[in-house]
Amino acid sequence: MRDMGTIRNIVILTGAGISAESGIDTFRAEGGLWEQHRIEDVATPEAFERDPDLVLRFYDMRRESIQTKEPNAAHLALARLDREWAGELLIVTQNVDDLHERAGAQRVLHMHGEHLNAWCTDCDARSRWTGPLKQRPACPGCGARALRPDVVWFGEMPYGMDKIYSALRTADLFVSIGTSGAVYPAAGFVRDARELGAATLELNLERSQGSGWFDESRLGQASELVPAWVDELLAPR
Ligand code: BJW
Repeated sequence: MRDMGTIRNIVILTGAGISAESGIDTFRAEGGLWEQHRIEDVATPEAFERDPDLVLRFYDMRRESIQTKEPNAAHLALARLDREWAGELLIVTQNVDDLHERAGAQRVLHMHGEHLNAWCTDCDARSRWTGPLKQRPACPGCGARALRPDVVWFGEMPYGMDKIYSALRTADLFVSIGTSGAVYPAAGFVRDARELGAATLELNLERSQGSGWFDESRLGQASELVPAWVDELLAPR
């Protein structure tokens, strides 16, 4: 691993594993099915077209549930890093919950969208949305009944790709936390970062699919690994 003293620019990728200890289910754990549907079968534009009620019910349930959850020690440690790190920092999260923000982090990019936003496919406006969508409420902007969850489904382009690749180009360190490495383009960031010269570190319960691309893998619970790593990084030297 690169000498910590030479690190200035950091990109952190987070996935469902960082929110697992807050009580939010991951996608690919054993039993990670929702009413017998795999996420790959519900989170697609085709599924929404085929059975919008089913898909909206799935998201209404999860939107309601995340509002009862609290950030854990891993979110809080990243928020501390965000406050105290003088160099560039970008927390790219695949998560659609708001636990990074509720922990106090500001430099956060939601590449797969956000549960608490609705997107009007008629006027293209995004609105903050905390209630259900299944009853087809009207868009606050244009009145059309064309709101969908503002999340990125399979086959759709993730958000913020230019900003992410630009941060990866100047990153000295890329850290991946709580993601299985099963979903692209996020799963390819480690390889990109490494080819662009960054050191790479994985903090996960188990080895991810791209584990071989990391310089170092630390295995365990995010609530323990992340605060320990942040302490290391912020320790005076
Ligand atoms: C802990 C822990 C604890 C547990 N502590 N750790 C064939 C090959 C390659 C690619 C493709 C392909 N066919 C299709 C594609 C592309 C496709 C894709 O990747 N498909 C795969 C299935 C192969 N990707 C797309 O379609 C994406 N768009 C795209 O590619 O556009 C074109 C493009 C081209 C070029 C550049 C850019 C773009 C869009 C992907 C959208 C994903 N959407 C979802 C749903 C979001 C809304 C919602 O939440 O419902 O995003 S799917 C779901 O998976 C969600 C997650 O963000 C994402 C990743 O899951 P994550 O976070 O990794 O969770 P898990 O459950 O998989 O893993 C959790 C990990 O945590 C595990 O490792 C645990 O061990 C660990 N863990 N507890 C620490 N306490």
